[in-house]
Amino acid sequence: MILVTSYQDPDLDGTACSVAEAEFLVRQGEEAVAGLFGKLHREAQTVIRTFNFEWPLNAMEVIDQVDEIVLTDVSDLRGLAPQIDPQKVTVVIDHRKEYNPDDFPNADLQIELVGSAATLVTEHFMNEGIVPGKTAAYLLAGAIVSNTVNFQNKVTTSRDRLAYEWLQGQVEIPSDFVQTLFESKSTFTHENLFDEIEHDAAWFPFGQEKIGIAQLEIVRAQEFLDEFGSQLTGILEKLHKQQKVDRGFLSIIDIDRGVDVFVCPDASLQDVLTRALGISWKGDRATTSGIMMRKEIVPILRKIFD
Ligand SMILES: [Mn+2]
Repeated sequence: MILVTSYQDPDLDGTACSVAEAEFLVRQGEEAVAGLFGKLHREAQTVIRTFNFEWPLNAMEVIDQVDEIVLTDVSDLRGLAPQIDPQKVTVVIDHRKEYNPDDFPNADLQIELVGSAATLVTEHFMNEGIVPGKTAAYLLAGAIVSNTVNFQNKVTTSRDRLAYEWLQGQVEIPSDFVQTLFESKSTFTHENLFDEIEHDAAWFPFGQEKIGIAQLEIVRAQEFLDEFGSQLTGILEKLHKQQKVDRGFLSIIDIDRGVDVFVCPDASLQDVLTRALGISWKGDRATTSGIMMRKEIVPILRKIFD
């Protein structure tokens, strides 16, 4: 049996790709199942709840019966569930620049720099002329809109637009679909703030150092900063201690204004970010001139550190 999965605690892209690629394989006569490790990102949870879809299988229930693994929206070992045997990985479908081809010695890699891994999976259906079921189609459409920040960010390609349009032509997608998606990521409480930031936090090795980059993609970012701004430094400190990260920052993607607001308490890292992106700081905050996703920021930072 083939398990189609993603990294632990997958976001909407990883969830969508796993569910849809498993369906694609089954429709082609393979014995495949989508199974996910950990807790789904709340955006993925919201789409599933809003449209009353079936919850994807917990991968732990099937991992013992799996001969082959297809990885989606991930191409390195970091973040994978420890139960995944890299030797069993036969296919890797991802859209990130940073990966190590040696991590999965038996895998065919499809790594293409489009906005969303869901675009690559959608293209599998398009190329074979197979119409995905409603669940897969909605998840794929949601993932494309989410990853490209509604086709606004720089990683967006014409392939993402084409894939989304194709899905729209196959299944009826409600008119408030996009708004529902972004609203679902933008509601915080004082109780869940740390967990939500932690959930979207990643770190990257730069030489001997580990730099943390937490990311939120939200509407009404100014309201968020007014309500929670004073807590963010403390949250970052706690997070960095927990992740054994040397220093880091939070990038708040402001979907309404089409910019990022960085929160960075560390002055030396502020300097690095200024050199990398030409931004200027007011206290521990700076605003970019357009939306920059974490996966775009990392390679630029790398040039400064190297
Ligand atoms: Mn992705």
